[in-house]
Amino acid sequence: GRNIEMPVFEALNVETLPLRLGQNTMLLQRLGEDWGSWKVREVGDGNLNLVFIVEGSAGSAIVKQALPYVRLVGESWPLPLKRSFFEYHALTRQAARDPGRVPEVFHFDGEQAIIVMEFLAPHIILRRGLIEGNQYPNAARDLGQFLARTLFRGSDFSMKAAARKADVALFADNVELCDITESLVFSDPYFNAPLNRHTAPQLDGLVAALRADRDLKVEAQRLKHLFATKAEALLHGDLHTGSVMVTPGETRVIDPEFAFYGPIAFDVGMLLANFWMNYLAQQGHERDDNRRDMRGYLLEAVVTIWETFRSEFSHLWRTERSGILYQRALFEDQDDSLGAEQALDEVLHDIWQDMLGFAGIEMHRRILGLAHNADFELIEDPDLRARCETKALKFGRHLACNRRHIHSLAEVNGLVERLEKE
Ligand code: SR1
Ligand code: MG
Repeated sequence: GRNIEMPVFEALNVETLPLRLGQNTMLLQRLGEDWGSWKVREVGDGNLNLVFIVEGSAGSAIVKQALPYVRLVGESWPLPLKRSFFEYHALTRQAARDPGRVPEVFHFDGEQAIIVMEFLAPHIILRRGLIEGNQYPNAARDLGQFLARTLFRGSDFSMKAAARKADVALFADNVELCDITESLVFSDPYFNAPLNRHTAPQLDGLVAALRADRDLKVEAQRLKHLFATKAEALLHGDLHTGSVMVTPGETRVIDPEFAFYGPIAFDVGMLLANFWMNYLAQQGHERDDNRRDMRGYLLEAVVTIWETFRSEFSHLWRTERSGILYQRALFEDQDDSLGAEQALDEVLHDIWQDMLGFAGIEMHRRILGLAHNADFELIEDPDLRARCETKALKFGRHLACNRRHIHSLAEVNGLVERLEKE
């Protein structure tokens, strides 16, 4: 038989990185010709990948490389390198749909699963900033716009049908990352799955009650049903506050390796859930400063994200609706512009109800599943941590099970405020 030479994947390290990337003329221009003197640091602390900062005489870059397994768990959980391909393609689409909001990509190597991109400095991860008690005046507006622009422009409301169908097929192959979400978010928290962990024994009673809660489990599966089948728009797919980098004035969204065509409400709900969790964790990070002020900021941020999403989505609906859904001709021929507004209200109403459900489930998985978040994890006193987590679990259950009867964010924020004071 013929010998087919397969490219050999090699995980980078600080020594081998300049050897590999120093062959690329464009990167030499960006970072400096003298690749032997590039300064390389490994900085990745995420669940899945390697991340390096590279600094040369001419500039700097981030080098992100997927590993053939889940870094958090190890080689026992294989994960394909192709997630890097999906991240690269999601970044290019997001850059076109909301210019300036994602890092610029300098170079992509699919065989080695490497993306070289803009090093964001002095940005920090939004989650960390919020835990430290910092407020970011533009972040909520920027994120609301990002949601509306990437989701509307990545859907059948806007895209040409052939381009969208080809893209749905392309991203449909991101099977393993969808599987992570389908298992870790929608199922594992609700039974005694092997990778689950929670603050024990303080939460044991509530965890048992949630796992015996038939209505909650059915609702979680209805949401999973939506996630798996409603190929509505190209999602970021993992839009929590760890996927956002900020300065006091600037907001960037990173890390869309979970991208696929799913329900718009999933991205919106996951993001709001992470603001609500940070709100409920603030008590655990209290110093002598003004945490009440921080809590007010977080609830306002939730309102701003949602209101900006609604108004930007509505604006795009009125000005850019060029896809196969709710065509203009259907309504305008009859001189009935109210028809398009009625349809918009229906679409937003569905997103609202589903968003609340996804938010509830996201809170549960961060406390009961494998992948926890620093907001609660960094609370040193286990009793206090468990009290904060208990509130989030109850709040999550309420949102998931009552989402069809909740009518405003004032209602939701009022509820979380009362819970927080308990
Ligand atoms: C095994 S991966 C666990 C989590 O990390 C990612 O950031 C996603 O949120 C995923 O669910
Ligand atoms: Mg990530």
